[in-house]
Amino acid sequence: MSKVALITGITGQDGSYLAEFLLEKGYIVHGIKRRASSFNTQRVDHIYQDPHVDNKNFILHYGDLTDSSNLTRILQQVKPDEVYNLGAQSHVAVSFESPEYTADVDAMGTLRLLEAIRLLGLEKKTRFYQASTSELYGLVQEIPQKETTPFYPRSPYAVAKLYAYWITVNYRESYGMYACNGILFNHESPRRGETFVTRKITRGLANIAQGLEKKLYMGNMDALRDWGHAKDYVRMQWMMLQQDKPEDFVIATGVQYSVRQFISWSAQELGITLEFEGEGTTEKAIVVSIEGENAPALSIGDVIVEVDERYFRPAEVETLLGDPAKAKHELGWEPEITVQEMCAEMVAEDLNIAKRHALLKLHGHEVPVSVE
Ligand code: NDP
Ligand code: GDR
Repeated sequence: MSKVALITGITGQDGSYLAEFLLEKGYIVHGIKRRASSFNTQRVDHIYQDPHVDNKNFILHYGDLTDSSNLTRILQQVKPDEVYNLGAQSHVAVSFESPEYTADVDAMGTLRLLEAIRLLGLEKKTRFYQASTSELYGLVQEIPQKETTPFYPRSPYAVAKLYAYWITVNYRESYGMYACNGILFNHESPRRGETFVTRKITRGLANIAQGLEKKLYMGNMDALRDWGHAKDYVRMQWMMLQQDKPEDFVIATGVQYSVRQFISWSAQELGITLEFEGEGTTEKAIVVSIEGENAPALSIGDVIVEVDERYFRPAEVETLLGDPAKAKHELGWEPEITVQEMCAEMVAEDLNIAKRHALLKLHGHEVPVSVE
């Protein structure tokens, strides 16, 4: 008998990789997608199955983490062996703009799911994974951060995720549920949302190189992050639900770099060498050399990166560095893709898109070049 999984947030970066991973393992995968005014399933379109054919193993349901009746109905219908709660308002900066909605989805949404599992009597059958986050460490109390490091959340997003973390622990301890938290550090991919910093950089620089945009406007380039590849991290999400007893794990690479470094790598992938000048809000990056054919729109001396205070956050998380020792020793997990390899993959994909758009523009067609 195939195992059955239910994924919230299936249309997101992690949801799409996890769905692929579970399908390859022979699971029947159900996912919850939100109603939107236009199609929002681009990341899973390649695994979509026509609902009119029999024996489907990939099934999408309309739903929302703010609606407990709908979550209960889907759980009752699907009776999953495993639930992966990946759905969230996941943007830290946006959580300062929409704090109440973020709390409703990220904190209360997790409670709604756990409570629905319990009310349906599925608490002994259904294993539960909660997408917890390194943002819980916020103003860091220890370097590197591990499972025992105290939390100090610094945004409405992180505070909501703190509630979700503890309610998951609480349902495990109160009702004997197999429920666990993956405390994941930043992970990226070509499927990363366009407004998170890595994708904003790879997409922005590829567009600039192809003449579709003039400048990349950044926030705090001193921020340090421990970046891994989403493909490596969803493998660990699954591993966490296959153990004898539920435990929480930090998932990270154990290496950190600055946002500025990620900009330099991305530029290098395009054949562009940048020099950074100035400090704080006057910092900028200037093109000092160009190699190869990927940046026909640029000249030496062009200023292509500037700071815009709009992207500073009311409270910043300056540095995050994870210690994945527990995941390595207890589960044998190690990341396989380095941050530099990931950066190269992201730039290559965004360059392909930018080249297609440049060609369309050349022939007088409209192209989507919206920037954050
Ligand atoms: P994304 O932002 O790419 O995906 C979020 C998903 O949640 C999307 O499918 C989105 O739907 C869905 N969603 C948003 N609001 C609701 C709602 N009200 N009801 C139901 N679904 C909703 O995030 P990632 O894939 O990057 O991250 C997955 C999870 O892991 C998130 O919970 C995130 O907070 C957490 N996390 C992510 C890390 C990272 O570095 N990527 C690190 C640590 C934790 P739609 O497509 O319609 O917007
Ligand atoms: P983060 O990711 O807030 O860590 O949350 P993001 O990529 O948005 O920011 C990382 C760091 O880069 C700095 N930064 C900028 N960020 C954005 N988005 N845009 C900019 O222009 C910019 N300039 C500098 C930020 O200030 C920050 O320090 C992500 C999300 O996926 C969360 O859901 C997840 O929980 C955490 O990672 C772990």
